[in-house]
Amino acid sequence: MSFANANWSLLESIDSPADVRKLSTSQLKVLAKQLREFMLDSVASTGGHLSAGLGTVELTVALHYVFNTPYDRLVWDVGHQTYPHKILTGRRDEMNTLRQKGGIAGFPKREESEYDSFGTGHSSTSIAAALGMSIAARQQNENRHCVAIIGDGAMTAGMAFEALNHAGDNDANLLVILNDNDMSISPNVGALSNHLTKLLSGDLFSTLREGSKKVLENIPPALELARRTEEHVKGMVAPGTLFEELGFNYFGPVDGHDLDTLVPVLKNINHQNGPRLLHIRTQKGKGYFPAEDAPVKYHGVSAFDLSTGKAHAKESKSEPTYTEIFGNWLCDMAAQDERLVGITPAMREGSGLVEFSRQFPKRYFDVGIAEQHAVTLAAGMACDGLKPVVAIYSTFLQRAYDQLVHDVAIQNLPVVFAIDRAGIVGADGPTHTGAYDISFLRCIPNMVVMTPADEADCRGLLTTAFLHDGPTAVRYPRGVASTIASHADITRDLQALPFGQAEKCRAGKNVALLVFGTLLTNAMEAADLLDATVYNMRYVKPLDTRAIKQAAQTHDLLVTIEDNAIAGGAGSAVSEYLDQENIDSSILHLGFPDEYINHGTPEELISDWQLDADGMLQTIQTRLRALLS
Ligand SMILES: Cc1ncc(C[n+]2csc(CCOP(=O)(O)OP(=O)(O)O)c2C)c(N)n1
Repeated sequence: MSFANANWSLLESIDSPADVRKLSTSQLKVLAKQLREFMLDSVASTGGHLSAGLGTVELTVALHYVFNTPYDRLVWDVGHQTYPHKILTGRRDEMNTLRQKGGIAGFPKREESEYDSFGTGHSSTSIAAALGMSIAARQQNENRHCVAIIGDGAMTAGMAFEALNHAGDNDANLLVILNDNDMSISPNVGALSNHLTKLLSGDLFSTLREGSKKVLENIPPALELARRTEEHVKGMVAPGTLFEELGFNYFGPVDGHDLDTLVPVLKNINHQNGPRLLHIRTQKGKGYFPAEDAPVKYHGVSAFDLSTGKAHAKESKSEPTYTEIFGNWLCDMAAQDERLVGITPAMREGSGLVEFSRQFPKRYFDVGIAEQHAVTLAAGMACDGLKPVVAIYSTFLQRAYDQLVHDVAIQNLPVVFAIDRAGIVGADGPTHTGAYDISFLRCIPNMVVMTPADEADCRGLLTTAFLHDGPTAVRYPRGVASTIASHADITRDLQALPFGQAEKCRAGKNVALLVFGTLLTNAMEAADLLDATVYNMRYVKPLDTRAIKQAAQTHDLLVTIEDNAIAGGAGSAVSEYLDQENIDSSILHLGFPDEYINHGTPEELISDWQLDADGMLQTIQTRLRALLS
């Protein structure tokens, strides 16, 4: 496939949704075709989220056609499916900057466009946010429509149900569009997914689909009698759906790629009041064969060749990623200890659990997008003799904070948190940055918090964590692992590392760098130029206080280094210790300042925040000069 001679003239005449609303219904189909092609062409050159956006092309066109955006509010769940929306809302010419430093974001952002009514990135917030907006509209006598667009994956989260529960007992003017493609990132899981499959399949589907479509098309606007008739018809052909039981008026299922159906259905539903749910069926990756065929692979992609679907050649990497190191460790440890169970909240691929799920299907639990449940489930398992490992991204663990404290740590249960995507994440931006986990974990009593510096450390500390009788967290970043020189000959066995002990990597003078995590490589470079002492601290909690005390007594300046917010981070822990012991020492904290970290490549961001060797060197030298003056 190639768009060398593509004609996107209709799309190019659309500068805002107001232009979409001027089109005839037959032109909408042409627009949808051009929009899909343009998006494909664009993502092929920038990389980004592909399959989800291909599945929402017709829905996006229909929504902007029927609703008066931006006055009416569209709240896209997760927001990874909003590229078609971005293209139609004045950002077409900026798509070539997508997810790049200074360019447009990969998710909706209020500051980026008035059409992005709610910022997202994490899932399952849309119904609550749209309900909030509809209540605000009611209080202010605004007659606006508020629409949440949520996938069947995102619908598996507790938050979505909390909002349905509230909305279903409220007369707010809320429309929820359930975009059902039977996929999360991997195939969707759980009883709700089974319920949706039943609604979409078999006799029930064909009867309901035809009946529902006819009725929906013929509803005279705002005629309550017709509404009752429609409910009556549905009642005759189908048992109540879960959503009806929750107080929603359920419509559908309808084909989400068929504009001839979508537009009149949306128009008709638009004339109704109260909480409504429209169930549409779409296909992830629609219109691009490789993505239709392998929607998991094309969920998020790097730049690729449109005609083959293959990623542009990458430099071959010899080192594994931290995700792979974890995945291998998990399989090896599971083979050795049959109490081990692995839990993921819907991130099998991203967290490195594919091989584990194959080798140990009965000990593998994908719980859906349900971080809170994942953590308490682990707590329950740990109460009764299992050894759970919760594989979770730093940013998504934020969702399960109370569960971490209340269900795991207070009861001192042996649950291992394997925390991926700690620190800088790059193109996904501030919603996904793992900038806070050290701060929010280290203040919890009983928690052990570990920051491996390289491949050998990661494996060793995972084993240490697994053998510890209490809650532990091992945090590691996105990307390829390095090997620090002193670990070059360390093998891949299941050897624990000494508990609570730092490792001295370099002896120098005047300055001691206390490094928590993988910034050690950059720190070593800076240390060579400074002739500084370097410690690979490994543990944020318990801290190796002996090493810190010794470093403080023999150096003029201590520098703590971490890829976490400085506020409350590992450096703060060192300062608290020095203060407690009344040790008078100059200390400099390197990490993230009190700001959100925007999208860009990890290298750009590390350099922007002066955490590359050069940046470290400059900051340290400035401090040294200040100390001497
Ligand atoms: C709280 C949270 N957990 C995990 C994720 C990672 N994630 C991004 S998209 C996605 C799947 C969403 O599935 P669905 O809502 O069905 O949308 P689709 O991609 O199928 O269109 C997941 C798990 C997230 N964004 N937020």
